[in-house]
Amino acid sequence: MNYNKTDCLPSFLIDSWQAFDTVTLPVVAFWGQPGSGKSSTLKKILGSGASLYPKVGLETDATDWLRDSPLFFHTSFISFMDTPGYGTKKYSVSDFIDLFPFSKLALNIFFVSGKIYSDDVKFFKKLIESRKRICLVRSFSDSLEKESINLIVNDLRKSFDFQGKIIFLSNKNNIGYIKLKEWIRNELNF
Ligand SMILES: Nc1nc2c(ncn2[C@@H]2O[C@H](COP(=O)(O)OP(=O)(O)O)[C@@H](O)[C@H]2O)c(=O)[nH]1
Ligand SMILES: [Mg+2]
Repeated sequence: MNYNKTDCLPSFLIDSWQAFDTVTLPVVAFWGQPGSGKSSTLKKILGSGASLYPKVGLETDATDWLRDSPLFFHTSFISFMDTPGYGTKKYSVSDFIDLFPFSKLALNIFFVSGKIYSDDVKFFKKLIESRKRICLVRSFSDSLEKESINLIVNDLRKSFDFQGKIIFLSNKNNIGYIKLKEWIRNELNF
């Protein structure tokens, strides 16, 4: 783990705290396991004409704050925060849960791509506690029958104890990201 020697905080958390000082727009954060489709979705939401796009990769650590990935992708009204994903050696769930400045976020977009893990439930609980609005995105929904959609919704609601917004999204088939954009706009009153 990359700990800062002086105060024993992981350096990615020190950097993220400091990065918030430079942001004046509402921050919409993308959370989820590595490989759950966060960066691909953000890329679509940014559309054409952005000066900077998040890195998407076949490898699961394409987004890495300790390498070259920026935290924020700014538009005229929103600063989107792409995150590396949690549950890895570098980015443990407990580091995020204990130390990340969740109160500085305006909205949380939480990605699950399939099986729900205990890390997901733990992390989601923290988001609920932060009392900011959450949209739960079921990514990799490339082709789903109506019946399985209902089953998945029930499973997500039960696993996360969540009655809020759920969006089925596929970056492969371009499904769901317009709905997600609308949800963000409505929540922020744009
Ligand atoms: N089939 C399919 N592949 C996806 C989808 N979203 C992302 N991917 C692929 O999954 C890999 C990881 O995606 P990425 O957006 O980097 O995930 P992140 O780690 O959560 O940011 C890339 O190869 C993407 O092309 C999806 O909805 N469907
Ligand atoms: Mg990524």
